[in-house]
Amino acid sequence: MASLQLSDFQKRKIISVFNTLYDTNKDGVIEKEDFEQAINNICTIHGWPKGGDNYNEAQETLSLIWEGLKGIADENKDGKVTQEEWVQMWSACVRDVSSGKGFPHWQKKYMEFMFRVNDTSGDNYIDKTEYTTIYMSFGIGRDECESAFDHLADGTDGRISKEDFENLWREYFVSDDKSARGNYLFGRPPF
Ligand SMILES: [Ca+2]
Ligand SMILES: [Ca+2]
Ligand SMILES: [Ca+2]
Repeated sequence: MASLQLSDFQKRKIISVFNTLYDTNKDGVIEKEDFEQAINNICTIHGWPKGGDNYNEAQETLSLIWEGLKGIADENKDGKVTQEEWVQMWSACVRDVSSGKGFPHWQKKYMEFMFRVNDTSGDNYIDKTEYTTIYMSFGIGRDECESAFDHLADGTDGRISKEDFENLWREYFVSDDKSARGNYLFGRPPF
């Protein structure tokens, strides 16, 4: 078990997703407020009106995800997940996934939510424009988004299916291979 520590590259990827995706207000910790801001950003991009079905569903999903994350990662129960707590949680999680146990429930929910959020047109594929629009809203530059998407979609017909997305997601979090396409899931990988 002890031999299955995260490598430096894996650790950098996990911290990068903490900063890019989860810590919406960039204050160095993940807490409920980050999810509330994320809901507002996402609903604005999609034009989902406050109080409508899509908005309420996003709110419900993200609050379930936050409760799941907090339950596993918030070791000292102060309602905040620090980078240390985050990395510690992922070390255990990557170990579980590598041994075939799969991602925890909240993480699966988050992956499904992100696929749905990325697939603005609802045709079950993520294309370059959709990807770029979403990740620019998380503060990544257009060029970086477009080049990351080209890596992700390499070998496809230029769009990412749900199945591709799940594989890329697993690669991002679990793989230590610097040439894995999944490393580009959230912009340029932290090589
Ligand atoms: Ca925060
Ligand atoms: Ca904490
Ligand atoms: Ca689409």
